[in-house]
Amino acid sequence: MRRKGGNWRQFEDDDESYDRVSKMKPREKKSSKASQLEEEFEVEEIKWFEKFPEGFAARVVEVHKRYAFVSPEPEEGQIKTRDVWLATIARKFLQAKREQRNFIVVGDRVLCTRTTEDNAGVVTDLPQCVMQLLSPRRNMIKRLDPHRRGMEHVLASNVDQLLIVASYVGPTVKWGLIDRYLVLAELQGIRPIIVLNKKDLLAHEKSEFQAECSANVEIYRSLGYQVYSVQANSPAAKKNIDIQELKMSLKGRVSMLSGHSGVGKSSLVNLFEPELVQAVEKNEDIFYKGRHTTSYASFIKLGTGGYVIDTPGIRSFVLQELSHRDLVYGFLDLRAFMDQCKYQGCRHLDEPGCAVKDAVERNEVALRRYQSYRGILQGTTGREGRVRDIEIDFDFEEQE
Ligand SMILES: Nc1nc2c(ncn2[C@@H]2O[C@H](COP(=O)(O)OP(=O)(O)OP(=O)(O)O)[C@@H](O)[C@H]2O)c(=O)[nH]1
Ligand SMILES: [Mg+2]
Ligand SMILES: [Zn+2]
Repeated sequence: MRRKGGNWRQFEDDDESYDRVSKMKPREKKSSKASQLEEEFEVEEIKWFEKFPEGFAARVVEVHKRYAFVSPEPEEGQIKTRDVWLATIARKFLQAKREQRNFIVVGDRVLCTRTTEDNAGVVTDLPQCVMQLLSPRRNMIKRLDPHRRGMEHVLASNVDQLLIVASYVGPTVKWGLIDRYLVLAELQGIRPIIVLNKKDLLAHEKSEFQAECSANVEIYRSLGYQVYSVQANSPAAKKNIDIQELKMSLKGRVSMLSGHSGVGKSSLVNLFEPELVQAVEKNEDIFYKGRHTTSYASFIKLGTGGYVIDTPGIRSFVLQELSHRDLVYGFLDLRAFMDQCKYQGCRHLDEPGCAVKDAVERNEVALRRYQSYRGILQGTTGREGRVRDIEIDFDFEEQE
């Protein structure tokens, strides 16, 4: 499938998930001035040059508090990452931007006009421009904002693939977190790829933990997900067959890396011939210091063609509140049974005649995955200070 005007090779598997996203989140009509401005800012690309004939299309490659960096992208998929502009938001939208944390995010496509004014108030040699219009986002990587109650925080937009990166240990893999990323990817129509790093450290772990890891890898593979088990810091990593395969699947696409700090995201990016080599923490114990090596999500061009968005590790990844229907849809294994329950509107918790629970009992669905579903639905995952459901006995300790 090709999108109009674009060179992207796209997530081809099914269009169903795209339709679903639009059904899932109808754009809320709010009455405040800010949201009115938000709507004015978002304009279909086809109308861009009518409004600003002198403008140019660009991709947001990094976002800071008062400005962003953008690179011209005349044709979608052809981002001139070596040509970086400092961009601010058109004055009329400033108020809305102040109220809306997600006004501009990395991955956005924007219409810019060149300016000679120094709008950002910073010393820079870069050319400057003003972001006038935003292309409607094709999809969003988002979570519940850990700092603002009930609000969503969009981490990036318009991505084709989500690389869910975890390390086996140092920090220890959290299967529940991987499940949550998978739900997000499924609902947003983004292809997920799971990368388990620090394979070298697994050998020193107890055999029970090793068995738990292989069992989970097996679960994900049986669902059709690509899972790679790698050692990003090995001197021979670039020649490793899994790394090479992974590198191939990044070709011609925009892939975002996500996962906790210290799992090795930047180490991985550096194996894919990035235009800019990423900083990697020298001290392997970085995780325990609670410090981030990568501090901004940024767009990086790869030598093989394609782009990655390297991101700072996040501590909490709580999904946006979802209906049980949407949530169960995000679990591929549960989805298969969701319409076979006795009662319409079954939440698959304690209802009689629940096909999902029956499938768990027959071992057709992994208990761990089902527990993960329950945890998310009942709001017991990834939230600090919430009383945990006693039935959920596995590790869900992402905290802010
Ligand atoms: N033992 C081992 N260490 C690794 C491996 N891959 C990366 N590391 C080390 O893990 C540490 C963290 O790696 P980074 O690539 O900086 O991690 P990151 O995910 O980018 O971290 P943030 O930018 O803070 O989010 C570094 O000291 C790496 O050298 C691996 O496969 N095995
Ligand atoms: Mg990093
Ligand atoms: Zn049910």
